[in-house]
Amino acid sequence: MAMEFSITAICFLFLLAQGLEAQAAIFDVTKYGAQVDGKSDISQALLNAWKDACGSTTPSTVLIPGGTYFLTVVNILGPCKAPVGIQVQGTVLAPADPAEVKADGWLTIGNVDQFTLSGNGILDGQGATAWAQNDCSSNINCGPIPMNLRFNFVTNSVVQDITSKDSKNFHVNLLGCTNFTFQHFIISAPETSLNTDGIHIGRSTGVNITDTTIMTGDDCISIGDGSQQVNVERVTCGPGHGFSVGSLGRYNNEAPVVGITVRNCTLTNTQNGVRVKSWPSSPAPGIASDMHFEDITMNNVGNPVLIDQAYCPYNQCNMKSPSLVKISNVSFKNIRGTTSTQLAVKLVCSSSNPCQNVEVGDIDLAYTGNQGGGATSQCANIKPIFSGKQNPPVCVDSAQSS
Ligand SMILES: *[C@@H]1O[C@H](CO)[C@@H](O)[C@H](O)[C@H]1NC(C)=O
Ligand SMILES: *[C@@H]1O[C@H](CO)[C@@H](O)[C@H](O)[C@H]1NC(C)=O
Ligand SMILES: *[C@@H]1O[C@H](CO)[C@@H](O)[C@H](O)[C@H]1NC(C)=O
Ligand SMILES: CC(=O)N[C@H]1CO[C@H](CO)[C@@H](O)[C@@H]1O
Repeated sequence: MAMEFSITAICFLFLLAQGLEAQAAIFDVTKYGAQVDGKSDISQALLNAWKDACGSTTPSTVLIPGGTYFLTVVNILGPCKAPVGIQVQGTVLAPADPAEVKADGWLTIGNVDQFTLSGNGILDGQGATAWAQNDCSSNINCGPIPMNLRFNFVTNSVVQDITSKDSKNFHVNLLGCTNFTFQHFIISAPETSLNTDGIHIGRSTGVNITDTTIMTGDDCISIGDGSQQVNVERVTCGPGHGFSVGSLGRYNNEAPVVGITVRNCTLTNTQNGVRVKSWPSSPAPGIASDMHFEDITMNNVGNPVLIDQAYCPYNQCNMKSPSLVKISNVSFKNIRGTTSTQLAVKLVCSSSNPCQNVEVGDIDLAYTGNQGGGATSQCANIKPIFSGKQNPPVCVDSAQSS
């Protein structure tokens, strides 16, 4: 009897040890009451599974298995005791009506260290109703319109493989995050969807976005104030509004943007390519420096290379005084392909804070539209350092260069 017991116990311990070595403990939401019917709210099951995973002293994963689920809203909070992930294998649907979410984020993850969001599943924001109702361009008190994913103060974390689909607002928003990687991530929404920025980065440091595909209705990646050490590599964008730093200089207390690299990326049929934008009449000085855009293919892209320090959408600004954002140490190198707007390179800096140390090298952009003539450039308050090929010639046909 004793012998039998100990052999069983040893086998059990052996299997347990192997299991721990092989993978993290799994907390399956269907074991917590989640219905796989696409209409019963799984938020409580998800929260309960998270509570156990987060309390685990060994690495753990909350699993949403294959199938279709419905989720109203969830606020996932750390800190947790060990690395923890959520793996989505199924499709999770948001309520179509934005009012049903009752928050500015559909899935919000806050204060977690070593978090992983993975799986080949789909987070579907079902945004069509929200886009149709969106009146934020004329109504200051609009919203809140929920974003698919919000990460607040999340560190040393990864988002990989999953798809964010048809968000009602931005797909992903990072606030106060450090050491955050997106890889093999997919973002998908129609070209006509309103305000559906792919990934917005704010006040975050050490963000890498690689091997990612972004198709959406607004900026593919937008980098707001206080963002530092952001690397974007092998990302395809289109449809969308391109890769954007800013807009900056609209509010008080904006923190510097420093250390941005966008490299080896392809943009196709986008409204813009790579741009830095700041508002005129800034309430306070700002800084944007050490920004590098290299090895970029433009396929039928509007405004492929753009610095715009008089950014003023919907005429919501005062053009009387120039932007106080100081732009320096920027490079645009090896940018080739086709432009859908005749103005291919526009570098319009602030008259009170001219751009400094901007390198422009190996630009080769052909205009494919049907206006007469080839691609052009426009420059103001900038004296770029040139190298390599310049097609179109940059800053030569601009009387305003200074
Ligand atoms: C970010 O990563 C660096 C390098 O690995 C590390 O030194 C730093 O502590 C990390 N930051 C946070 C907030 O964990
Ligand atoms: C991001 O990439 C850079 C350059 O490859 C690397 O030095 C850094 O450690 C990476 N950061 C993270 C959070 O993976
Ligand atoms: C720009 O680069 C120069 C030389 O590399 C450096 O001295 C300067 O501090 C940089 N400016 C900013 C604002 O980072
Ligand atoms: C997205 C993109 O432009 N990828 C390119 C990165 O660079 C490698 C090697 O030069 C190309 O093969 C990819 O097409």
